[in-house]
Amino acid sequence: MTDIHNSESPRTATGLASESDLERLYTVAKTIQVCDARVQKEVKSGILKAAAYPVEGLSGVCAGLALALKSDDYLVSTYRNLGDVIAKGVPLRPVIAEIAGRATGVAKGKGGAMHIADSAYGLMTTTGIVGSGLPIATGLALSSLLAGDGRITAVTFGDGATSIGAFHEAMNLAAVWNLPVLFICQNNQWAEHTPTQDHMVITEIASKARGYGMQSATTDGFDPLATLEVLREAVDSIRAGGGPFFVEAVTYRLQGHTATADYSYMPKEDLEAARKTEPVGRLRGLLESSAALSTERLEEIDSQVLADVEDAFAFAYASDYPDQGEAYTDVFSNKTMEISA
Ligand SMILES: Cc1ncc(C[n+]2csc(CCOP(=O)(O)OP(=O)(O)O)c2C)c(N)n1
Ligand SMILES: [Mg+2]
Repeated sequence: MTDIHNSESPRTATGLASESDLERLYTVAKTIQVCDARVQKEVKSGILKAAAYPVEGLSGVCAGLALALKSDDYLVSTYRNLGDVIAKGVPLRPVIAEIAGRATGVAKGKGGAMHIADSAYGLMTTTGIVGSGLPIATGLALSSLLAGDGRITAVTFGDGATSIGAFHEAMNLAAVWNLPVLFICQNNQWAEHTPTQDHMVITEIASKARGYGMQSATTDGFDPLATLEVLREAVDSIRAGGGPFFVEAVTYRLQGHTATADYSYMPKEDLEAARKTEPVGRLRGLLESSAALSTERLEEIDSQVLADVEDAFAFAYASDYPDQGEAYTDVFSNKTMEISA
């Protein structure tokens, strides 16, 4: 595997971010970690019947994105979406309710874990079709360019998605039309059972962007501060009219493709090495050792996060499932489908 996590990043100086940034970065990353762990635990035990893909290891990339984007910027995500959803500021209660298929969910319980979206927070769609988010993001960015609204559109996708046709079509068009898109490859080094080297001969995925004349950067996605800095530079460049920007965040998938999938094919030594550099623990260690945030403050944040996650699950499980009649509403954007007997 790519050993980007084994060398200490030169960009970890906490002086690069303000105290409130650091607090927010940690809070978002911790929330993603705790929420994901609870979702996966309940999926494994059968309490939660949902296709909710684990995001362990992505919390640093997602937290960086939370700080780099403005609240009205757009985001398009994938089935592995919980970190992105939390990063975009969608409240936990309707998110967990959606994963649990309850009527109080963001899509009234009709979308489920793979289709969480809430346009009020700029979370435009999440999709289970690998690579399909990129053309959607490119279209959203075109609409912003035509409207002159100053928004940028970010889109997240995996390493596997970069070997799909739609990826290349969207990247090319975004570059040709100089669209305000931030392409973020969450490179966890696996596409289901396939390691990256089995579906591409290059080792630096960001080099694909250069083939389209697009600016790009690679960051250690297990280093939240370094990733925040890279994402902010990319966003600044896009807002200044520099056109699309591609960021490859190198992470590692810390478990199987799904919560319940066998992952005995993943080399144990790679997994063990990657787990030692997991982003939340790494950020916490850095904040404590540099005295950027006190241990007491970090513990307060941890307690609040636990309480918020507990509250969201209690809210979800106390909510009703949608009525059967709801199956025929919200099918089209501005119409109610009428079914005749
Ligand atoms: C077009 C398409 N082909 C295949 C699949 C089945 N599939 C689901 S996830 C996945 C792996 C994608 O890997 P990657 O893009 O690296 O994302 P990751 O799951 O690692 O986050 C595949 C092949 C799919 N959902 N869509
Ligand atoms: Mg992957």
